[in-house]
Amino acid sequence: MNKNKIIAEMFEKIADGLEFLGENPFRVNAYRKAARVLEDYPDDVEEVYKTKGPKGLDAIPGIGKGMVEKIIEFLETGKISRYEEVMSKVPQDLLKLMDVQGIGPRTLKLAYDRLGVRTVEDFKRVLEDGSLEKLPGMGPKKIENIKKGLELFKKMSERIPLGLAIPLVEEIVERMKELKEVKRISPAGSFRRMKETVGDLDILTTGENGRKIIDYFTKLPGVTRILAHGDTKGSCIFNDRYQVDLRVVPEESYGAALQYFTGSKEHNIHLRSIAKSLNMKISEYGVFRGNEKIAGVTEEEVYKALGLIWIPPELREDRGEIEAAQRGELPDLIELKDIKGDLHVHSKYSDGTATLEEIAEHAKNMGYEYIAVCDHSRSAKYAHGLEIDRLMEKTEKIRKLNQKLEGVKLIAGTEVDILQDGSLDYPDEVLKELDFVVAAIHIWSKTEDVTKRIIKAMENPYVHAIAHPTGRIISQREGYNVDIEEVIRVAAETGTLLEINAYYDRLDLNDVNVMRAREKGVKFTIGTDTHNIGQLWSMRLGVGVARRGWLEKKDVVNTMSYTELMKFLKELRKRKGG
Ligand code: DGT
Ligand code: CA
Ligand code: CA
Repeated sequence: MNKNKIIAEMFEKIADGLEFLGENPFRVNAYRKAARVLEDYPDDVEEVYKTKGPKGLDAIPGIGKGMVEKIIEFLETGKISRYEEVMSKVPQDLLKLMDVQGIGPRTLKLAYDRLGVRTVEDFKRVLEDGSLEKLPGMGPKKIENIKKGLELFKKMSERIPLGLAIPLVEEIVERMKELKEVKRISPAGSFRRMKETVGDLDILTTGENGRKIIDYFTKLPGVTRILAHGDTKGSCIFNDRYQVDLRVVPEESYGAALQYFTGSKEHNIHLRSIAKSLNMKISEYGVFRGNEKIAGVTEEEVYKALGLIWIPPELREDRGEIEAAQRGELPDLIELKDIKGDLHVHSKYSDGTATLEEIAEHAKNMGYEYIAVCDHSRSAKYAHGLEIDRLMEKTEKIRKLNQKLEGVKLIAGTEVDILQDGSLDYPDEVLKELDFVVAAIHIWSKTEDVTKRIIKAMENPYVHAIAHPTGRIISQREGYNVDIEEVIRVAAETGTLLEINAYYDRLDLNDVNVMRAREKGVKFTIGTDTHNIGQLWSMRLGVGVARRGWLEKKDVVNTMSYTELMKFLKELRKRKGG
């Protein structure tokens, strides 16, 4: 982090603290203003101070004499005494609540003085037990607002599943493009890296008139709160939940900024050390040798300057991608357009909403060659699992339908339950009749180790794949107690495919497990687990996980054509002894 940001954050905190202590608003604002100026200031103040001395800092518009002294103090000593003084007078934990809508410094101070509130927990207690409401200036309406604010605050501090962020970010990008001042625009941060959950959303633009671009951004539909509004950076909360940061960067450093703000932090730190070893410097403004800028317009040239080939954003986690790029050996990552069909879709026969005909129709709309209809098996009563006769009736119907369909096929499948003892919910004679069998655990107890159940299922010759192998649900449950290493080992040994379930809150296997399984030679299937046709689009989330797991086209079976896939599935059974 460059020193501007560290100092800006300290100034912000001093302002919060002074406000809490009831200091003169002028002083509070001086710190806030200085923080904002520093945040937006393009040059590293440390460099400015080194090259031009105090005069250089004096010349920064919006930074007064008092602030310059504090900046110098920090640059010289690593400390700001005023900061330490203020911080010693205010309860740190409580200050976090300054960001909550409906809670101001005055409320906090009141609770602090009159009710002995020192922590966030204390605050919640006096809110709930009614003692806060009795204080002067409070009242039911204010209390109501504070409660609402706290709820929003809690929701906002949770990470957001990528699948929920995609529609929002795409809409923002589309709308921003309508403004003629906006030249280039791209999402950055964890969103661009396709991380399964995102904290805040980062968007980068170039264009004339940063002020106008930011103004337009803060007025977009869906903005429920503006957190920052400057000449080069705006930050807003959309729909009471999603924080979006928009930055306007100079055209000539677009590549460097995109690289920097895409991260990850770990990846950037590693790049910085490479730059250092080459006697260069890398920042969000470019790659520099001394004062000479040698790259920055495009990401490609930034990487090239460091002796690397361009690294796809999904790999940028410092998990070996930089070393691979140095050797020129990055994987040729799978792309969404390589996917020829979806291998996990539910129909009306079990708990889906679409008929077979509708599924076929949508397969065409998606540009697919096939969709595997994998409804639940008979024990999955909660999901209207199919009894054997219904399954046979459905399979028959698929075969007939396929003769009529043009350009697309349905694949007769099932998502068969792995029962308590590891046996399957249909006998082998039934499974044998189906073209694609994914097996999955849906009922388990918390204390149970399900590894053996899954392994037994993988040993069945008619089972092609294991669906959602860990059972986790993002930000809801951890998943089964399972030894995933062991599952991966047996998958490799038996040739059983592991599913990347693309449903937005599953994404199971996750990126790290995909990477491990790939190293062991496992092949994968990507399925959306669609229950409602509108979810077919989430294939791109599954492809995101696959890319983050370093997968290539050849690692994923639903990149095969229909004919190739059917052949592969038959041969897999043979290999497994079926
Ligand atoms: P998130 O928002 O928690 O899902 O994760 P990111 O990766 O989007 O992180 P965020 O929004 O804090 O920052 C966006 C990018 O900016 C981050 O991926 C890398 C870059 N960045 C932020 N802070 C630092 C830093 O202290 N050092 C370095 N080298 N890069 C940073
Ligand atoms: Ca972010
Ligand atoms: Ca951010």
